Amino acid sequence: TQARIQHEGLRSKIMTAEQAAELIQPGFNVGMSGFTGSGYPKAVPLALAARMEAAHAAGKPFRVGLWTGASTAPELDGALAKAEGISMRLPYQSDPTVRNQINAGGMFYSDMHLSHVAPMAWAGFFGRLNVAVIEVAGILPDGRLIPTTSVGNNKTWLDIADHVILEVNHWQSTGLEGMHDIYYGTRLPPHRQPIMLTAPHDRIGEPYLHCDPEKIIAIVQTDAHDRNSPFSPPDENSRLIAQHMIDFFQHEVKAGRLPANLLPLQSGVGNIANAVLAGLNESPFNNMTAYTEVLQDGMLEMIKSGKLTFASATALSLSPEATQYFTTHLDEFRGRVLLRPQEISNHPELIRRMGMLAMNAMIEADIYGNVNSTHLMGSTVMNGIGGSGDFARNAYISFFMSPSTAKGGAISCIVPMVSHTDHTEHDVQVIVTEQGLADLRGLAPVPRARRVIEKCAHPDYRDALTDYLDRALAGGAPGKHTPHLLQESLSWHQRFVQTGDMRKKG
Ligand code: 0RQ
Repeated sequence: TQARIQHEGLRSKIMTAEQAAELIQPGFNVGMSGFTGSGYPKAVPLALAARMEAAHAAGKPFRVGLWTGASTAPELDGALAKAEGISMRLPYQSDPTVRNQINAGGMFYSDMHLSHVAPMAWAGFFGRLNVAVIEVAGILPDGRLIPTTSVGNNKTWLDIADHVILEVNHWQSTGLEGMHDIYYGTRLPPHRQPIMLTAPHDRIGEPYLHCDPEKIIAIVQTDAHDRNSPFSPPDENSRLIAQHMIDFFQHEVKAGRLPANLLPLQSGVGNIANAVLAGLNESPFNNMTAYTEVLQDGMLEMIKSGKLTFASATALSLSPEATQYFTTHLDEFRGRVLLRPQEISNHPELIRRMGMLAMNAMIEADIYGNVNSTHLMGSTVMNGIGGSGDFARNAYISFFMSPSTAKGGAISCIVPMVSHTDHTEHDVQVIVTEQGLADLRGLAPVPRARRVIEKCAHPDYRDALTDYLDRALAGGAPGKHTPHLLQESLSWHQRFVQTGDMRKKG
C-alpha cells in the first residue's frame, strides 16, 4: 500500500468498494475509466450494481448516467446493465447486456465520435459530472497519478468531476510509469492553439494525470486483471482481405503515392484488423509506425519483430498471452509505445497532418460507398462508431473492410442503399472484401457503383446489384447522378427481416 499510495494525506481515504459505492447517488452522472477492456475500475462498479439491485428490490429507482472512454467489461457495463442501473450511456459500448437494453428501449445511448467526447464534456453539453471513478497504478507523494493500460477520457473526468474515487490496482504493472503522454494544452474555442505533434513518437505532455487531492473522496485497492479477450487466429476471409490490402499498398508505393515505409497506421479492432496487421508483419515493408486508438496483439507482434518502430494509442487491448508477454517484457516496449488521451489519439488535426492509413471494419457498404459501421438492419445498434469516423474522414486514405456476406450468405454486405449511414461516400476511399478491393478515389457515383459491384460484391449478389443500378439509370430514378429506386433501395433489408434471407426465392 505504501509503495502504491505515496501521498500520505490520501491514505486516510482508503475504504472498501462498498463504502465508496455509498458515495454515488441515484441520478448522478458518473465518469469511469476504461477503454476496450483495459484500465476500467474493477470493484466500485460491482458494489454500485449491488446497491442498485437492493434499491430496486425495495421499490426505489436507482440509475446513473454512465460515461467512459469506450467499451469496458462485464464487471462494469455488464453488471450495471444487469442491475438496470444505467439511464444514459456514452460514448461507445460492446457489451451484450447493454446492447440488449439499448435495443429494447430500456436505456438511452449517445453514440459519439470518440475525439468529440472530452471537448463536449468540457463545454458542458452533457450536464454536470458528479463523480469520476478512475483506475490508477499508483499515487505519487505530490498526488499525481500513474495511469494504467488505458488513458481514454481519464484526464477530462478527473478535471471536471465534482468528486473523484480512485481504484489503485495492484495487478497493473508499476513498470507502466513513463509510458503515457498526457497533454494538458487543449482549450475550448476561441482559445484553441495548434497541437504541436507531427509524428507518432512525439511527446507533447507528461507521464502523469493530475487531480486536486481535495476532490478525492475515496481510494479503493484492487488486484484484478483487465478483460483480456482471447485472440482467434485469422480466418480465410480475413487473410484474403489482408492480402488485397498489402497488394494495394505495394502498388501505391510503386506509383509514388506512398513512402516505402507507408504512413502511420490506424487499425480498428477485431479479426480482420488483426489479420491485416499479421499480413503487414510478413510483408516487405519496414520501419512502419502506428498512430492508432487501440494497440492489439497484431501490433505488439509487429513491434516485437521490429517491423513497427513506434505505436501511439490510447489503450491496450491484448489477449491473455500478449498481456503476459507485455507485462513481463515491459522494457522491450519502453520508448516504442505511448498511451495518450483519446482526444489526442483521435484528434482530426493530427490525423490530417500526419496523413494516416485508416483501416476499419464495417457492417455494410452500399454501391455508392456509404458505410454503415453500427446498425443491423437499420435500427438495431451493434457497438458504436468508436473512432472510425475520427480517422476515416481525416485520413490520407480511409479503408473499410468486411466479408462480402454475413449469416452464411443470407446477407450481402454490399447493398443498394445502406440501412444506416456512419461514413458518407465522401469519407470512404477504399472498400475491401475477400472478393477484392475497390479504389474509389476520384470517381463519380455511377463509376463508383460499378467498381464496388465488380470488385467487392459476392457473386451470388452481383447480378442483382447490377440490375438495380441499370434499372435506376435507365429511367427508374429521376436523377442520373446517384440513381436510386426509392421503393426498392431498402427492400433487401426488408426481405431479410421478413424471410431471414436477402435473396429472392425462386
Ligand atoms: O454477428 O456473431 O451474431 O454472427 O455482425 O460481425 O464479422 O464478427 O465483425 O467483430 O469484425 O465487427 C463493424 C461490428 C465488425 C466492428 C463491426 C453480423 C455478423 C456478426 C459482427 P454474429 P463480425 P467484427 C476503432 C474502430 C465500429 C467501431 C470501429 C465495429 C456481427 O468493427 O463495431 O470501427 N466497428 N472502431 O454476422 C447484419 C450485416 C452484417 C451483420 C456482419 N451486413 N448485416 N449483420 N453482421 N455484417 C476501435 C474503437 O473505436 C474502439
